[in-house]
Amino acid sequence: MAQKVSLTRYLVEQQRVDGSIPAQLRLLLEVVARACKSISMAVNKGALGGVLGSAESENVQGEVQKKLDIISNEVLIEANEWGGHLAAMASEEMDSIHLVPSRYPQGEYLLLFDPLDGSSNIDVNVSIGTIFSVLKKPDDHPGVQEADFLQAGAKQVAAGYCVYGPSTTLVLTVGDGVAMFTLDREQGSFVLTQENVQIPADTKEFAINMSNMRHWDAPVKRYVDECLAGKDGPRGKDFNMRWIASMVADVHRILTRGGIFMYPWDKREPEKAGKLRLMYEANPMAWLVEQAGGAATNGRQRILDLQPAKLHERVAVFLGSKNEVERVTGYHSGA
Ligand code: P6P
Repeated sequence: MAQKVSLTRYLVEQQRVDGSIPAQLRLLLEVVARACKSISMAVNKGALGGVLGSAESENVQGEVQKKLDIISNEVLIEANEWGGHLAAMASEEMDSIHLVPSRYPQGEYLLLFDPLDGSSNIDVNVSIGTIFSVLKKPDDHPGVQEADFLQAGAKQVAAGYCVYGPSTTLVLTVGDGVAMFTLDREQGSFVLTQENVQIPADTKEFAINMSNMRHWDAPVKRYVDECLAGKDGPRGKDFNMRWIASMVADVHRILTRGGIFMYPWDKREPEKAGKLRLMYEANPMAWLVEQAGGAATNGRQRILDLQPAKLHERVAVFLGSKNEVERVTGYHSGA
């Protein structure tokens, strides 16, 4: 029987191969993985853990927070404060950045995360997940400020997510392809279950919230109408549709079997570029998808090239099978 490769062994061996995971980054990734394991345990308790339902508070986005949103955020903060690998953290659940307390050594990395994405699905027992992104702290000045986080997604040194579904699976890239690790609950460790993940360039499956159709821009409506027209339409093939309303679950499906995920700008809140957040949702997912041979744009530009102006800024997202993302992006440039 093939020997099980743990996350730690994978990171150590990856460092030997291409030096892409210095010791401090390896420590960071292992700490994040351990935090995800704790979050998975809390999520899996469900109603038995008294952690479902609303926390009766709002986050920086003005969204009602679930109890598990706050618990997950606290788990990630506490796990990452003391290790000496981080200078600061940023979270969807916190207005401003969180500096590592001065009683701990400061590290060279910045960690950004959506501690529990898809939390509208928590109470109905549908897959949710943690998304994280790692940047290097600029070394041209002492201390850390919010502006240090405002780096394009192409500057990430690691990115990943952990999906809490029928299995708990950690998906990670450090710039040398995408690897998947499944939580072995008996051993309590993440075990390598897939590496060199590849997204097929073509697909017959699209993911979008169809209830917003009347609010979309023409290029998006054209793309979806053509998919709906099926084999008798301009695409010459039938399409299937999925929408889990949990980005982590939709992206995991796309990394596993292909597809295109779309959350476009729409007319409901025209002043916002989109619903999803650039720094800790779109950027990490875009890098994972590109590392797996896919593409990710905001409809006009490569997401990883976007220069962020604000920590919590939003962005339109088209990601997944390369040929489909290029098609819908082409419709925008033609519009
Ligand atoms: P809608 C979850 O709240 C989230 O941020 C993503 O995980 C998901 O793809 C999207 O919003 C779902 O949005 O408008 O369909 O509920």
